[in-house]
Parts: sequence; C-alpha cells; structure tokens
Amino acid sequence: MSLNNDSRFNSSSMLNAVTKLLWGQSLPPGLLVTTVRATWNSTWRLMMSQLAPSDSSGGYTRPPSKFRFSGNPSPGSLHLYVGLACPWAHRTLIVRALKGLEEAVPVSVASPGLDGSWEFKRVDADGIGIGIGIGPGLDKANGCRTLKEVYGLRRGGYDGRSTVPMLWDKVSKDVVCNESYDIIHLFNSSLNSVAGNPDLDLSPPELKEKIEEWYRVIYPNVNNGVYRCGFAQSQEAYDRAVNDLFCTLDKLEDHLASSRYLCGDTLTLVDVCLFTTLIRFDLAYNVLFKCTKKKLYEYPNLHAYMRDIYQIPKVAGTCNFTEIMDGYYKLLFPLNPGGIRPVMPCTSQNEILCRPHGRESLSSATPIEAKV
Ligand SMILES: N[C@@H](CCC(=O)N[C@@H](CS)C(=O)NCC(=O)O)C(=O)O
Repeated sequence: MSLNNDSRFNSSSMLNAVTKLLWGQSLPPGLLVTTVRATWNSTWRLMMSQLAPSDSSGGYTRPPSKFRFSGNPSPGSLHLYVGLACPWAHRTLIVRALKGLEEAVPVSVASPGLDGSWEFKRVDADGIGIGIGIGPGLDKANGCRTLKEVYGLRRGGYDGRSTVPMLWDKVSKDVVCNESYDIIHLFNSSLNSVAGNPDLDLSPPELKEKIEEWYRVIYPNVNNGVYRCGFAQSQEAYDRAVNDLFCTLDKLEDHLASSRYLCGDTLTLVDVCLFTTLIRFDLAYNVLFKCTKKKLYEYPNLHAYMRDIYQIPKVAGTCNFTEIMDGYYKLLFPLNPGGIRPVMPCTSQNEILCRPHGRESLSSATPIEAKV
C-alpha cells in the first residue's frame, strides 16, 4: 500500500474511532447519509464553481486560452509542453509527428499531480502505456518541477491556469502559445523549413473553409461537448450537453458512411481534433463524464474512422492509454473522489484498434501512409 493510501486509511480509521466513541457502534444510517450528502454537495459545488466555471443554468463555460499565437515563430527555439491524458495536447503531438517536427520541436511530458496540476517526474519504463510510444518525464527545457514554475519564468510572471499544451520559446523565455488549435496550425504551416515532412499539408487552401465549418460543429458539441456533460452542474445543463453530443455523433456517423475523412478524401487538422476526443470516448468520457447513451464502439463508421487514423504511421505512438485512464479517473478528483480506476474496455485495446478499418475504398487520394 502506498504512503497516500496509508494516510487515507489512517484518517478514515480515526474518524471511525471518534464516531464509535460518540455514538456507539455506528451512526444511524439516515443521519449519516443526510450529513454526508449535505456536506459533500456544498463542498462539491464550491470546488466545481472554482475549477469548472459555469453559466447561470449550470452549463460549463471553458475559460479562453490566455496566450494566442500571432507573428512568426523562431524555428530552433521552440519547446512543447504536453500531458498525455489531455485531448488538446494530444492534437499537437499528432501534428508534430505527422509533420516530422520531433527534432525541431522537442517535447517535455508532464503528468497530473495529486492536486490536479501538471508536474514533471522521472517515470519507470513500464509507465509507458502500451509500450510503443511517448511517456511522461522531466522538464527538458527549463528543469522545472511543475508546469506552473515554467509559466512563472516568463517575463512579467503569470498567475493564471497553467494548461497544456504550451509552446515555449527557449531564447526569449516566454510562452508562445497555449491554445491547441493555434499550435496545430503553426506546426502545419509555419515550420516547414525545419519539418521532416514539409509537403504534407493538413489544411490545404481549398479545404480551409470546410475545415472551419466542421470545427464549428465538433468543438462545441464533441471536443468541448464531452466536458460540458462531465462538468455540468445542473440536470438541465447536462441534458442539453448530452443531447448536443449524441445528435452530433449521429450526424458524423452518417457523414462518415460515404466520406473517408470529415472534409472528403484527405486527412485534415479537423480530423486530428475529432480523433483525440474519440480515442478517449470509451476509455473515459462514456463512464466518467456520463456520456452514456452509446459507446463509440456502437457507431461502426466512427469507430472504423478512428481506427483508420490510429493506424496512420506514428499516430499510435502518441496515444498512451495508461496515462489517459490515470489522468481522468485518479486525478480528476471532483468527478471520482474514490480514485478507483475502472478496467480498460476491451474495445479500446491496441489489438482491436489495429483491426482492418476497410475505409480505403472511400478515398481516391494518395493514402496518407505514403506521405508520412
Ligand atoms: N483551450 C485549451 C484548453 C487546454 C486545457 O484545458 N488543458 C487542460 C488539460 S486537458 C489543462 O491543462 N488544465 C489544467 C488547469 O486548468 O489547471 C487548448 O485547446 O489548448
């Protein structure tokens, strides 16, 4: 048993001893449940109101990213900070890999600490999820212990939320950007002079409008939609979010019956954005965020589309299922106070994800495999 479990065990046995002393063998169950419900509800509301801001109807409102990208990045001085549980950071890892930017933009991988903030630690080799990809580790750019410390190094300091992904400039010692959508655009088109795969364009001019149109659908209803379900603070807000989510998944299921990717024959940035939510769906959102109407596995086209993207060279190596499950179930404390991690669903195992997807016939374009 870990130190942490020991102390949890000791404090609950102490509480037990005190209640026995005051009330005998056990508290009357009705009194116990009512007291704990009232205390837990008000503590939960206090915690949620600070960690997950909501509107007047209890709907989750995501705070905007503080550092948006503008201007020209200086290739050679960039460093990327990510956490592997995070779907927004995952987008940046995929585009970095597909564009062949691994050497030009080194990465440091943080893991969630017990207080829910990001920290860097030395991790054993067997902490590396399915064993073929990236794992958490130390801060290679600044040697900091936490991401908050890295943000704090910028001139003028910073006291906002220290989120991943974050792109750092090692020369100016400043945050370049902490908005994933900006970072993936930057990786796609502004670093071609140092990219191993400069010819791959995940946002070609003729598809830009379609990409934006799809993003306006998937961001509020799916990417942020799952968080709107999980962080809803009223039944009404949850009902709205879950309805938006599943209506959109139904539409996507229909669309993907005849289209290999969202914008047609070729993979684009908006597919990457959808993929990082889909790959976490059965693992985390279905259970923890109460996205329970269906499992992703019950959508044959969406599941095959997800496998299609998973099987693109280098993509599987960016997915770390151990970190995803630990990140959501153990460390998103407000939603899972007991910290018990459910068993990994079979449908999210590598073996299933590597099954043939059969979607080649939907596209006549050069397969992405040949371009990566
Ligand atoms: N809009 C941001 C969202 C990033 C975000 O919310 N990251 C979460 C992890 S999934 C985070 O780092 N949270 C830490 C915190 O809020 O303190 C983006 O797309 O880059």
